[in-house]
Amino acid sequence: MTTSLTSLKDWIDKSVSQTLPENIHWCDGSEEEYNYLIKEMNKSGDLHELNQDNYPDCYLHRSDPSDVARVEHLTFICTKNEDDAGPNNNWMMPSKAHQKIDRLFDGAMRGRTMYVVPYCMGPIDSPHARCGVEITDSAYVVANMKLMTRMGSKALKRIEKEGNFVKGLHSTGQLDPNNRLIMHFPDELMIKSFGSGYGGNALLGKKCHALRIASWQAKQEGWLAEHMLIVGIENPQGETHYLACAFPSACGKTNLAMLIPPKSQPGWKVWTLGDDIAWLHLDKNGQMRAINPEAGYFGVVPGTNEKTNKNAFDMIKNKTIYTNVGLTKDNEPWWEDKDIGEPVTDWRGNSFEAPKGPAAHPNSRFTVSATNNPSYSKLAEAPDGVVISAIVFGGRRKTLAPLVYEANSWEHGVLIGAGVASETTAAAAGEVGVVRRDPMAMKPFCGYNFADYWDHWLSFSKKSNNLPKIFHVNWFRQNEAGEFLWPGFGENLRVLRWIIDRCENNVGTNETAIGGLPNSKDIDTNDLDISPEVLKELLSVENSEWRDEINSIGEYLESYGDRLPAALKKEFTKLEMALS
Ligand code: SAT
Ligand code: MN
Repeated sequence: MTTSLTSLKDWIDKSVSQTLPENIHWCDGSEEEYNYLIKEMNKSGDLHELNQDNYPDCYLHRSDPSDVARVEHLTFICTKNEDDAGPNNNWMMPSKAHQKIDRLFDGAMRGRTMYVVPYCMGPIDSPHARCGVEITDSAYVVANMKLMTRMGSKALKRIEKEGNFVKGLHSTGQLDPNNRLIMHFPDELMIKSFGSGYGGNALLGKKCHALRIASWQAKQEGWLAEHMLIVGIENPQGETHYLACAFPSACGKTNLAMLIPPKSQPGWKVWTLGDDIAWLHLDKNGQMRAINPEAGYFGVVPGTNEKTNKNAFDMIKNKTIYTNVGLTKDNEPWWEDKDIGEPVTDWRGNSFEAPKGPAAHPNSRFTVSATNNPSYSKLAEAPDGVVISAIVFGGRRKTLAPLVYEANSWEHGVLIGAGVASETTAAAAGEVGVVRRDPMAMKPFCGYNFADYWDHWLSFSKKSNNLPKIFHVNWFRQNEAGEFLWPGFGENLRVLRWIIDRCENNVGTNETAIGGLPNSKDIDTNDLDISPEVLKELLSVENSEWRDEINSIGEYLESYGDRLPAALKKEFTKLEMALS
């Protein structure tokens, strides 16, 4: 196979002469191809076949133990001007970055197969979808891309017709942490990733393309590329509202996107559009619409069980690639809080008899096609996407942030998004549980200066008076004994219902200095074991604590200097005054 598109052909030729692969495999995205790759990986030991009676077409991949999460400190945005990357990114001059990483690619695919992977982010016939080609020497990456994106011949056809695409060059190299780099060249629509085979570092369609490069393209073209799930909430009358919700990695986006309504909420249904990324654009009526650029899920495994997320639990029982989970004696995958079976082997492949840490890595993942999801919405394939009623920001906060509150305006909502903070998780290398600023849950993923990004967000209120309402939620508030105050999971529907009630103007708010909170009576607690005092605590705002918080937000915003948009400063001053 080859291509009629000269720019693609030239780039492949150049990459071949640089990396010197033994073979070239153009991926067509067929089932036969997928099955062939799986078979080869079973032979090579890249995959371990799981119990096929209970887990048909399921396999386990074990990463190199040094390569189990995104590496933010090795991820760079390479723009000509350092300020365009901003204080939120590691920056390197493009010429220097190319030089540094090209040295690693020289001869890197000797004796290996180079896979050419054309993919489309978004429904193949959507005007809002964007395409890319990933060159990789990892069959594991190809199999994941097959499950996660629209990959193969159809994507190639679209690329040949459009003539433009994002170029992604990837090699696992020797998986040496000292020779690991993830580099983005927004001006060239190019990504180069070396030395990691893991998730967001290696599946270049995901964070590298659909967030870092796409956020920069979206800024030029007037749309938004966001780290958001998209979920449809259908009421008993059959009307559906769509919400786009931004939470940092490993804060429950997949669970919320696949929520199962509890028995106390009869007639409500939940539809999944996406669990990680949303591309948002305004339609001609000024309504904000969302598509999910992905076609599958790369979700956190530990904690998934019949109670927390039955949809996901069932979804990953067939045609799933597991990465870094443990094994039972029956050769079934095992993870913490699976609630069934016992591990005999940990994620490194060691015996679990004298356990050193958990059996599954805390950032172990499943890769599965969205079509496996029982709650997958047909509208996930709609070329124009769905109309978004509300945007919801959130983070993992033990204290301070109430269960839910609403912004007074779009601009106030942008400030709330910019002020998001969350405890770090195992999704990225580094310390876990430290509160850090994670604006719009995009800290690791915004491909340009946050100050310009907030300015871009703010610009939408000039383009439309029909924008979604903005909210902030926190499912993770704890009492002094360290227990969660809110039950979470399916019960979060009660909070989403309040958000929808607000969108429909069915209920009022309790106005506080930070925004509109629910009146207790408007949160349905029927059948819930929660005392009025706890609900009150969940719905309280402690002005003195918030004064400390806004000092910290203020310091953070100041680090963006003169580039910080005046409208954001104005919102900040309003908040400061409301709290004084
Ligand atoms: O490794 S990924 O970036 O794909 C997962 C995540 O951190 O959200
Ligand atoms: Mn994510």
